[in-house]
Amino acid sequence: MTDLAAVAEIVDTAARNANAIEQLSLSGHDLNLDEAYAVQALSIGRRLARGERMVGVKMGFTSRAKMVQMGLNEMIWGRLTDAMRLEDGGVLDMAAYVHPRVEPELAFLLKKPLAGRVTLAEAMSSVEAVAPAIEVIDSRYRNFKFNLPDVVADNSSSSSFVVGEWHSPDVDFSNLGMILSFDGRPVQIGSSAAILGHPARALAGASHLVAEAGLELKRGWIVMAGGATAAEALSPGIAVKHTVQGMGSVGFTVKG
Ligand code: OOG
Ligand code: MG
Repeated sequence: MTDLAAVAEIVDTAARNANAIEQLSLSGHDLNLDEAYAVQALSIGRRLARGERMVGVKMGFTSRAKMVQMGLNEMIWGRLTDAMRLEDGGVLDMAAYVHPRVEPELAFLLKKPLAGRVTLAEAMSSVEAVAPAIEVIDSRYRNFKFNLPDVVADNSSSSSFVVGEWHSPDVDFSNLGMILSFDGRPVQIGSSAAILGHPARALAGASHLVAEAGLELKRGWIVMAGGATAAEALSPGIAVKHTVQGMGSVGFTVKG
């Protein structure tokens, strides 16, 4: 039997020290998906015990591009805490990460709780605002390689997230151009439609998946919809910007 708390300590410590570790599945911890989510909960529980606060969730593998890049095709989720938030226009220090990558995303702010299986319309009716966002993912596994339980146990590679200016959800955000650029040069170009055909489906997916863990999405939480394109690796000194058609930009610089 695997001691899930001990495994949670392994992934939490790796994240805390920005230390690459062997995949759990290759080091005697061959978890099933339920066990992996339990490890994720225990690992985030350690962060909460250190004073961090839950502020939302992130969805993963909600676009073909992301599934193809990582060779996995099942939607996953992870937990976001206040300590993971990086200010729009801020500076990221790569020393705090193993091998960070960025993804162009949209973020939702919830004005009411959302729980269980919901329709797209129900998901939409819980949205206070939508914003251009960037997720900084950072797998704690060597070479950014993992199977599904590995990545889920590692909080679905959540590391940091940056949210731009909030907009009314009344604007049609189902098919907006999204451009991720490094130093003004586009490195990924996509559309919000790449996220499950409509990004609000990622929110409905979040509601459904967290319910399986006995949780609900709370009022005031942020839900990250998942990368619309493949992720791009960061390097020191670059300026990262994500521009969403009609919604402006969000960005940060990487310390040189
Ligand atoms: C897993 C996280 C995927 C997304 O937006 O699809 C994710 C990974 O690729 O490391 O955050
Ligand atoms: Mg993501």
